[in-house]
Amino acid sequence: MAATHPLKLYRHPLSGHSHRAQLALSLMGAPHELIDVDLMKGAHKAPEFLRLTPFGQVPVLDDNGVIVFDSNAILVYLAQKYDPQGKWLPRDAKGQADVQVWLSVAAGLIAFGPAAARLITVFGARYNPEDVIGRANGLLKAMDAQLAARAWLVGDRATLADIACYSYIAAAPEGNVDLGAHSNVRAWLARIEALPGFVPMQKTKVGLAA
Ligand SMILES: N[C@@H](CCC(=O)N[C@@H](CS)C(=O)NCC(=O)O)C(=O)O
Repeated sequence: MAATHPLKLYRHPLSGHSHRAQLALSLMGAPHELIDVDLMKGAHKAPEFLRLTPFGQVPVLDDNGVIVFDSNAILVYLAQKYDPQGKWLPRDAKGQADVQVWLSVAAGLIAFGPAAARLITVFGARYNPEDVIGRANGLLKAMDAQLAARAWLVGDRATLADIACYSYIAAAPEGNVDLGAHSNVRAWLARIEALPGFVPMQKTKVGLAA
């Protein structure tokens, strides 16, 4: 089903979790508008925003009054509702399980690895750089091995797995995480960037990207 109205995405332009939701909307061709939430001013903890999500975090999707929060939940919602052919989320049990692996990676190793490393340089978060960069390097090694003989993380086409993992891997150098040794990962990033409808995340000149 095609969306007949613009979906609203509450987001922050430097948030990779927000970017993955924006990327999904754009790749699926769903009309949408971006509403910036001023995290620096605490707008995400204001009562009106907490009515949308009890966690007070971006992103949040508003689909004509249907509210969905959490980036991975938004990806699954969009694929279920606006991708009837199952291009982005396979409809078979094994395909769905294989995609879920990478949604879990996005919410786990990516969030506590490259995303956390970037929080240090972009937002001044007080994580231990050695811990989070070490975790990111381990993850990149595993992803590089997964992508050695395949173009996409799951199956033979881009899926939600690729969308969920893209934003914080692409931005990893901003957190002093070096992609140099991971040529399969870099080729995979370039394949995603060549997809019709791709939109980049706003860059910050910090870390190795300075
Ligand atoms: N599991 C959530 C995590 C979202 C998240 O961490 N959002 C950050 C911005 S990238 C946020 O809103 N941080 C503010 C806070 O936690 O107070 C998701 O996937 O959407």
